[in-house]
Amino acid sequence: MALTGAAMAMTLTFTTPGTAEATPQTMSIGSGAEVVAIAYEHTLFQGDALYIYGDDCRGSSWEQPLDWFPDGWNDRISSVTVRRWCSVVLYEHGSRGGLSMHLGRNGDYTNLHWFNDLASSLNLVQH
Ligand SMILES: [Ca+2]
Repeated sequence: MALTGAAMAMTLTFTTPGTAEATPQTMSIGSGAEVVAIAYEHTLFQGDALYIYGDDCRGSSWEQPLDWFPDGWNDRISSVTVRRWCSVVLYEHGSRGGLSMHLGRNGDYTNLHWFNDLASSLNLVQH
């Protein structure tokens, strides 16, 4: 414990305002007219944010897969805000492989629980 404290103090000493840790960064993925969801680095919508763009899912049953996350976002998402019109399915691996978690539209997911730091791709779906 004492070692951890010392390490943290040392880190703080060399941290200056304006670094990536001090100021959350945003990136975006997807194409489309609107932000359909926002994923965050930490729980409770904290830390860096990934804005997920797509076409709103009203009146269309086709899917909008995003098979790879940008650099730095693999296995990192811990909370997600899903806006009104699309649901989001998170996948464990790239190209929608492995385990998945469905996040219904119009919902605030403050903690992904067993899917924390696990998502590597996603799909935007109508339901
Ligand atoms: Ca995380």
